[in-house]
Parts: sequence; structure tokens; C-alpha cells
Amino acid sequence: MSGQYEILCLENPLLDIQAVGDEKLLQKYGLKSNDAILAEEKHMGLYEDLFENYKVDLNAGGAAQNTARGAQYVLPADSVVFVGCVGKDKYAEKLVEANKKVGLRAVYRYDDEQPTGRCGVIITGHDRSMCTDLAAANCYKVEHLKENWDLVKQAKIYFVGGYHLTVSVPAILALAEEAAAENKTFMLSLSAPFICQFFKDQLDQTSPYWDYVVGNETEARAFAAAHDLNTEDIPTIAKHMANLPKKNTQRKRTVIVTQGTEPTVIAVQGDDDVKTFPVHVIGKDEIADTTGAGDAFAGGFLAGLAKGESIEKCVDMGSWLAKLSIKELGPAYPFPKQTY
Ligand code: 26A
Repeated sequence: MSGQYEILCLENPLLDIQAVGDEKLLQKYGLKSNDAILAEEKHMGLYEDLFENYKVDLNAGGAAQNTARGAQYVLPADSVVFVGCVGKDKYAEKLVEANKKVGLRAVYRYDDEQPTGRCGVIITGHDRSMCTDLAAANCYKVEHLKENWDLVKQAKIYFVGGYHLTVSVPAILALAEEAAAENKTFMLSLSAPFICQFFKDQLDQTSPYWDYVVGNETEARAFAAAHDLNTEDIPTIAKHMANLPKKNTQRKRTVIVTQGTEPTVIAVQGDDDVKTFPVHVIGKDEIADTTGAGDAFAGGFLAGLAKGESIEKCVDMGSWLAKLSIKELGPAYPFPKQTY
């Protein structure tokens, strides 16, 4: 590791507005207790409502930005760069601050009109409902990525949050094609069931480029349903995804499906056996907040990839970082820094 921005991450930089809510609040906005959605007109009052009537925590969020902070937390200085679009406002300053804390380099495009995107996170028990108003994050274009093509060229691993499929497929495909052409690593997260369901065509455009694809059991099942696989069996779904057509045949595809506290499932293209790896156990009383646990897993995993570790070790690093993040409020990592 030379600390030369080996990893480049792309997605939506968001500020999380998090509060402990109740059934009434969820009902008022027609939200499910455990979900992630894009805000529609009827959701726009939620943010004010949270500020006025609940005790809110403001956290740096955006799934892939959480992953990027996580990978940088583990790796030597100057290893990770994140790109996305924010507004010229206080929220963006908060994101810059959080990135600084772990030494993540964020190369933001600043939109002139739109404010920084925000994600309302409503906690009820162990569930969290996320409702995102993308705003400036929705303004990212492939042209903006091209303006930073030197950083793209410098990186060896690209990580794209699947949530970005709602924003700029051309930007994602530009990274994917660069990875395939230069035999670099392209990794995508499934992000949420609605991506597999409602952005299936966009997702399918990227699948030939996946060297690594990561998701949880709910997302994997949403993928299976959207593709009429007629199964809910995670190893079967993972194996199917691993063996989808692949553009860069110099690398085999690896599929990683996390299942909360249950073992993580790994399927590798061409392999008959699907493997499982246990997670780092965490005591119930140690759980502060699971928001961003999956993002942290991906961050630890990415750090392992950048260090050239085995798949077993990458999964273990992911699980280790997820555990650290679960002990924090919001999608954050502990200080003083812990080492793997
Ligand atoms: C486009 N959408 C819906 C989103 C998101 C999102 N990040 C990017 N795009 N919806 C929720 N998140 C982020 O997920 C993290 C937890 O995994 C939240 O910002 C939160 O930090």
C-alpha cells in the first residue's frame, strides 16, 4: 500500500437527520419501519417535523461515503477518495468535517442551486426507516467524473454504491468500463431492495462489470424476485449472481451476502461450493445503532482488497469494522482509532 488513493468511491453524499421515532410518525409519512426509499412530494415535510418535534442527531451519511470513510479509517493515509455532489451550505461543511476526521479525501462537485442531500433516519426499536431527498446529490454527472479522471486513472479499485443507479448510470458505467479495460477491480453494493426492484434495468447494465458485489439477505432476495429466480435460498441466489456473464474474464466474480448476525455467504464464479464465514459477535448491550453497519462491512472488506488480503480475511475485516460501527451512534467509527 503506497497511500496513493488506490480506492475511488462514487455515490450520494448525504447528511443523516436521525431521530428515535414511533409508529405514528412512520404512518404519517407512509413509511415502513425498516426500509430505504427516495423521498416523494408527500415526504418533504418529514425533515422539518424531525427538527421541530424530535431530538435529532446530525451525522455524515450516504452509504458509499460511509464505506469510503470506513476503508480510509483502516488504511494508511491518502488511500481513499470519494466523489459526489453537494450544495454550498452548512450540511456540506459537516460532511467535510467528518471526512477530515478519518482523513478521507472527498472531491465534491458543489452545485450552485441545490442544497446538500439529506436522509431522514427514523429509529423504532432495532429498525430504521430511511427517506432520502437527494437534492444536490442528484446533480452528479459523468462530466464531473471526467473532470477528475486523473483520480480515476490513479485508483486501482472502484467502489460504487448501488444507490447511485438512481442518479447517473453513465458515471457508473464510465468507471466500470475503465476497470474492465485496465483489469482493475470494480465493486458494487446492491444498497437497498428498491434498487433491485425498481432500478433493475440500470442494475443489469452494470452486472457484467461486477468483480465484487455486496448486499444483505433482503437485497439478495429482492434481486432474486426481480429476476424471477423463484428461490429465496441465499447460497442459490449468490451462486446465480456469481455466474452471470462477465466482461473482464481475467477476474472471477465474487458475491458477498451479509445476513446480520448470521454467517456471511460467499460465492465465486465457477466454484461449486458456496462458503460461509461467521461474523464478529457483539453483545446486545454493546449495540448503539446499526445504521451503516453494512456500509462499514463494505469499508473493511474494501480495505482488505486494497491490501491484497485473502477473501476470508477481507470478510473478517468487514465484519470487524461493522462491529466497531455498531457501537457508535450513526454511521461512524470510534476514536481513538482501533487497529484490526
Ligand atoms: C438514493 N438513496 C435512497 C440513498 C440513501 C443513502 N445513501 C445514498 N443514497 N438512502 C439512505 N442512504 C444512507 O444509508 C446509510 C445507512 O446505510 C444513509 O445516509 C445512511 O447513512
